[in-house]
Amino acid sequence: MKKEQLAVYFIAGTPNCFQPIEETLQQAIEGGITMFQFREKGEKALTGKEKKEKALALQKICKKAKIPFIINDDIELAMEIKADGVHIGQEDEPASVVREKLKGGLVGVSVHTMEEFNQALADGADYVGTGPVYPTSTKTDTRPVAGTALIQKMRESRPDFPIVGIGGITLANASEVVQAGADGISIITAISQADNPRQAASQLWKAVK
Ligand code: TZP
Ligand code: MG
Repeated sequence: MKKEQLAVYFIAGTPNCFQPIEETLQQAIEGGITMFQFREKGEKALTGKEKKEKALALQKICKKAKIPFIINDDIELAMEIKADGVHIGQEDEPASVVREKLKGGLVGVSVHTMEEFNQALADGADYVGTGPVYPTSTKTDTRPVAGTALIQKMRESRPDFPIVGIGGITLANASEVVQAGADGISIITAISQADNPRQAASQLWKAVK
């Protein structure tokens, strides 16, 4: 993958958005996001047919904008609709297995320690997401807040591997995540619940470029 695609990596599911998610995504794209992950989780999350239909609608928007469309966790759905990739956690199947299933799709892995980082690399991950860099209320079952030190360590150990930070990232701290060595920022609420998602995405893009 091109590391530039991680610059402003927007993640959302329907429960994260104040407006219809299609609208939020479209605005975020106009603001300059470089990649999108459909993460349909939590209270009132869509399932089954409704989830698949939403995924197809969002995939279409991403295709038109020529940005990668990634699905969180749901490997079956990603295969079924030929998403550009999946993002998996430590509780999911190893990246090596997912990579086989997806045949050419991107595989992103959430990592929280150097051991998990090295394992993801050995398993053939295309990029890693690491965090929470800062406190977040979006995901309640997170590991402890890591700050930017872990990103720095990963970058020192692998100067060229695609790394994106996640968790509590806003306009106020986005640039320090990239300064620590990340190729970009993964964001949920700072875009999905902004008064103006287009402007929020555009400001974040300027902060990390
Ligand atoms: N994984 C670690 S923190 C987090 C995820 C999915 C939530 C990030 O959301 P926000 O709103 O950008 O803090
Ligand atoms: Mg997961």
